[in-house]
Amino acid sequence: MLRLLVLHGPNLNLLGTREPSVYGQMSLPDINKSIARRAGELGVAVQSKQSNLEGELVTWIQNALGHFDGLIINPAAYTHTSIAIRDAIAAVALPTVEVHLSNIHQREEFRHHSFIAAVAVGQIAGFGPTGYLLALEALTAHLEASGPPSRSRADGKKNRTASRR
Ligand code: CA2
Repeated sequence: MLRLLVLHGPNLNLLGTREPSVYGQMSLPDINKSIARRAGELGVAVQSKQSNLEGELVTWIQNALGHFDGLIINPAAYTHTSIAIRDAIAAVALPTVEVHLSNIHQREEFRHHSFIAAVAVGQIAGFGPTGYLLALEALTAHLEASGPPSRSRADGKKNRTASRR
């Protein structure tokens, strides 16, 4: 079974309590429940975590190697500032989908650039909480298309089938 890690960045713990006109009315626990429900339907295992700390997100990304097959991340404001998160994603080389609730390209100029996009398989922005469900489907399809040899060991080591090729 594929194992996916969902990471939410700073301030996303406030969802549903502030700025509903920008970020909607759904709380983060409710978003995580809908992610878990969709993951069940897709037959993948999912774990969701939120942090306000850049270094904690970096550590979780590093620790994902060997435990997860792919990453879904809404880095929130760190999208536009964090070379450390970008480097961690590049270092573990886990297929990653970047998610934003809002359409960052329609907003202030400083939100248009993402340090993460270049190391992600793709970016989903502007669909609210549905974006996480789209990311789950897209990442699951991406990993399944990459075939059993490359995903049979989440620790990145080659399995016997792969090494015989
Ligand atoms: O649209 C997104 O998902 C963002 O990643 C959200 C970030 C923002 O800095 C990015 O440019 C786009 C901000 C998250 C703040 O979340 C809040 C939630 C409720 C109330 C206040 C902030």
